Amino acid sequence: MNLYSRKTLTTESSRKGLRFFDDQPVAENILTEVIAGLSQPNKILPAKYFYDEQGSKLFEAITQLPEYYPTRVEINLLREHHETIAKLLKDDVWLLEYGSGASLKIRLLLQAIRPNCYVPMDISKDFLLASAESLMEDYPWLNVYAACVDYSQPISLPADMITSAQKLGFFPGSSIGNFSPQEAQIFLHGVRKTLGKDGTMLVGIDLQKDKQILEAAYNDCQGVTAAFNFNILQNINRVLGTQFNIDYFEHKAIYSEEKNRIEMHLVSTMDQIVKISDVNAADSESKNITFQTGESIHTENSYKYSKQSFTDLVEGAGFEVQECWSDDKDYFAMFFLRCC
Ligand code: AVI
Repeated sequence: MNLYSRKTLTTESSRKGLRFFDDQPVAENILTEVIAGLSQPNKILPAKYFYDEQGSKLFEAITQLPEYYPTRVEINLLREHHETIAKLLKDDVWLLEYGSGASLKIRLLLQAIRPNCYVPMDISKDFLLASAESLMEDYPWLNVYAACVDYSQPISLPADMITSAQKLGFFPGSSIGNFSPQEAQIFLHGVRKTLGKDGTMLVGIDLQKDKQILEAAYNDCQGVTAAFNFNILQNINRVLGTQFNIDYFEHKAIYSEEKNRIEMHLVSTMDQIVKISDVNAADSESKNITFQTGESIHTENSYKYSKQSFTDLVEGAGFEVQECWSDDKDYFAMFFLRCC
């Protein structure tokens, strides 16, 4: 079955130079995915449902936290190496960002490489358009082709996006760590196809390190990561009209040294039953989900790699590593890859 029904449209936005491609997942598919995930013996929810407008804002707040080092370190790496990156590219470049950036990172890269077109891709439409418009205000020379897509699934971009320009894929923030290594490899295979001949890719990787440092980054003192975790239930409530009560769940984030990953969970603090159906749909499926005290919903994995394990992964997906930059403490690395 096709996970997402297509409702592709390409429109000119009010702002000159902004084109928009809409392939946002629709609610009936979200319902099916949510029911499927919560019906498993070990309940799960797809991490992409963190990122509605509120979730995207909470994630931006996470990136400013003292405990959450990846963003700071990656920005420093970009500041240090953006000129080298620009030299590794041709003149006519399209920059495709997997996950749209409101951040300083994309600004550093845009200024350094001045692409002919910037293609931000994100599942959160409002956030995508707001950040695209804000970038266009600051860079009047910039052509933007915003794509509202779930990039964890194979993407078929519109034909007018397929140009002969060299493509640079940008996947910062160690977001690739939110896929399992197997999913990451499938994803990278797809990216390689999209980037085509001459394609290049800049990807940020959170490196394996001390458990205490990793766990602190996902259990911050201000509770922003907890709020981000709870927002997955609030987003599902907003979209499907379900009634998850976040007061009946607890945030938990632990590092598994065996699996090299941070696991985020929402742990039920009581026995409870939540009815899942789409209250907006006349004739929709519905299911009662039972939680026992202490039972968890696994909401996210964040895999951490060594330089070697990541190199092995990308080589298996048809890329070669041209450069790898990391900070003094080897907390975070930025890989520059070429399609081969
Ligand atoms: C987006 N992604 C790389 C973040 C991470 O570190 O895995 C999401 C996140 N979850 C909790 N804090 C940050």
